[in-house]
Amino acid sequence: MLTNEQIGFYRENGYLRVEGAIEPKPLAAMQRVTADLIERSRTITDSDDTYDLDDGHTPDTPRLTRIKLPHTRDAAFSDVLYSQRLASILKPLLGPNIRLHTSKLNTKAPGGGAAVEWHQDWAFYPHTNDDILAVGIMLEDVDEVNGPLMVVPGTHKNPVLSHHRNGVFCGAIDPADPLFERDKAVTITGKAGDMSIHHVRVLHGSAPNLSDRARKILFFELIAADAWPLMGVAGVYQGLSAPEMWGRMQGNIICGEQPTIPRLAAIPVSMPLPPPPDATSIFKVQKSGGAISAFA
Ligand SMILES: O=C(O)CCC(=O)C(=O)O
Repeated sequence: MLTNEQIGFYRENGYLRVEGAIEPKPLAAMQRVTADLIERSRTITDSDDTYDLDDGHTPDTPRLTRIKLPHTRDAAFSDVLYSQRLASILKPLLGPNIRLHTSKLNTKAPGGGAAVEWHQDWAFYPHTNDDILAVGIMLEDVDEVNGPLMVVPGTHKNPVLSHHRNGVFCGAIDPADPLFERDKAVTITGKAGDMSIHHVRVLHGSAPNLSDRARKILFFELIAADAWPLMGVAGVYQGLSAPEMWGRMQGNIICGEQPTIPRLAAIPVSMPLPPPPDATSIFKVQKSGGAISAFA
């Protein structure tokens, strides 16, 4: 489904926007389920296994930063994850064997929904190679004011910047890092059903939602299956025995199979250690790790 030009653009820039990636029917199903999940969050008073609450969340005004693991909550999401259509977009970028790392639905609430500080996903979950990306499915229109994803093109080929502060992993770069060229950042806007793709090493972040509309993007983090995890601060495999880990890896294959031989690449790696006090989501990592905000 991708043209050679799109594939070349992704390889060069470390990101891509795919218009109309999701068809109207599955899009409408995901929108309905998302509205329902947000509705059900009204009675929740603390972040839990399903919801990450934003400041100011009340029964009258639900404000979420995230719905966790949406593909495990409703078939509307898993149907898209396991679709031929998604696989045909990903295979030219990741090869025939593809594994899901994790999924998340970032739901920036209207009127200030939390920023995501600048970071490289690679700093959170280094693997034996970096054929790893995140797709971001826009469930509503995303424009300049409702907190769009921003990326710095080409940084997937650059060094991995420090994501530590005061000796602790804080999940964000220092905005004053001389290697951070913020003036080169581009914004990925689009219509509901469009999709962004960003490489695991590309620098990205997003500003608070300053509009009166929610910004809802469903992220699937996807991995060439011969990339084996070295570490993960949020612990997709944390605490699992070897058989459990193998079972989860196989269970997360979305196409092809899970090889037992990792492919090793000579690429920069830094471990997300020591961990911050709360590593339950990127929002908590950045807040509890004391990340300096680029958006304050
Ligand atoms: O929701 C966003 O704007 C960015 C999310 C992101 O980069 C992440 O969760 O790693």
